[in-house]
Amino acid sequence: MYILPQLRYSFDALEPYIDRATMEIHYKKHHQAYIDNANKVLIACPELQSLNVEVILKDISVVPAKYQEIFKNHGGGHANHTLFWELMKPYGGGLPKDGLQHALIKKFGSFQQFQELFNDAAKSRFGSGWAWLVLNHEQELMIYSTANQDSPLMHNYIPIMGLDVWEHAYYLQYKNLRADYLKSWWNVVDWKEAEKRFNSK
Ligand code: MN3
Repeated sequence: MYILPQLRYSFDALEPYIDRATMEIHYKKHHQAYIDNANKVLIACPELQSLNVEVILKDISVVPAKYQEIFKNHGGGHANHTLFWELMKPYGGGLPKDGLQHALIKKFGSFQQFQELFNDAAKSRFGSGWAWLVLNHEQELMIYSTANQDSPLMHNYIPIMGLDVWEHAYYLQYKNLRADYLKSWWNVVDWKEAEKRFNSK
């Protein structure tokens, strides 16, 4: 059964960029709900209990057809949020180091250009979803966005960083101003975590 991963920081640790109430509700209510619903699938399909969530998302056909949609939404929600918490930290932001920085500049022209393209992906995602930096099938960095809780793992991409742009991620603090949330979020990015993912490719 899935359980909430331990947060490495307190609910108010990302203030002023992400406020305590948003973090607490997002983690305790939203993430927990994805876990509870994904666990319902594990209860109905005990053969899935020995597989970790990433393995299942990479090949959703291991889930019986009638449960695939619910697992995609809730197993995906669990995996995406687990990654999201890991990719943030208090006093984050700044620039990635060495390999990842060079790769971003090589691919997107400059770090600023990368940030703009990532923000565009996050801003233009209509409705609920995520913006991602991934390694694609050619092992190249790529920016894209997914709807709902679709995970890059479902497309066999390696997620390097991901940003939740569901309204529940920002509405309490930023209301309808998604662009303001994006601007703030760069201040809590844990580049060390992103580098770790990039370097383990
Ligand atoms: Mn969320």
